[in-house]
Amino acid sequence: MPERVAPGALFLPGYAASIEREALRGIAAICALAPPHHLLTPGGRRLSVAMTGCGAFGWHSDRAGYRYVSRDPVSGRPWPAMPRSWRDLAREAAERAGYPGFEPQSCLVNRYDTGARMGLHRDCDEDDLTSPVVSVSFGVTAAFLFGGAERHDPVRKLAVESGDVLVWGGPSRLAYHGVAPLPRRTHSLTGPLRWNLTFRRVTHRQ
Ligand code: MD5
Ligand code: FE
Repeated sequence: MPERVAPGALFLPGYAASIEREALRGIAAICALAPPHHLLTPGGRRLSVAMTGCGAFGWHSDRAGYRYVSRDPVSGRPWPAMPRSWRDLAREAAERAGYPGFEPQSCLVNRYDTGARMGLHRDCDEDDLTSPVVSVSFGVTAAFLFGGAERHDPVRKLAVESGDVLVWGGPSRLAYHGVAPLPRRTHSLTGPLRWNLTFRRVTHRQ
């Protein structure tokens, strides 16, 4: 049953469960072409989450800052293509949440190993902040943290399981959020890992 977890945000438990195996094969194919890396923050620290991506743009971070780039700076090659089935799933999930016509240009692939976490932050590196963010989780269950428009707003926890989808749009698009350290657990298909796919539109539509 879909659940409004915040204004503009919709939780679709199990929405991607039927494509779990296919999606994990797709993730393996993308990682073979563009291996995930622990990117450097502008402050010089390594992220505990390892990242890669697919689509026209990939999110990147290094000493020069956070930005979207059309080639993998590590390999020098364009990002792997976004699988059509992924794009369709993201578009349909966005439509269910009230955002029809979503055309993602970037799918960030986040790999969480035991203990990996993501501190509270806002996603604001996209030029187009009118489009939602669609996030799809596979593997080990994580505690997703979501707050409000201000860093010190109260934070709620949401357990996100393999196959769960979240759509963040409207007033939730710029909400603070993060992921608590991944517990040491085993999932039948991913072992100790959690994978998160995050679909975004980067540029404004013409
Ligand atoms: C994750 N990734 O589980 C999350 C899923 C990231 C990131 O946060 O930036 O790679 S995306 C969750 C999200 C996006 C936009 C808004 C909100 C949550 N929100 O309002 O809570 O690896
Ligand atoms: Fe984020």
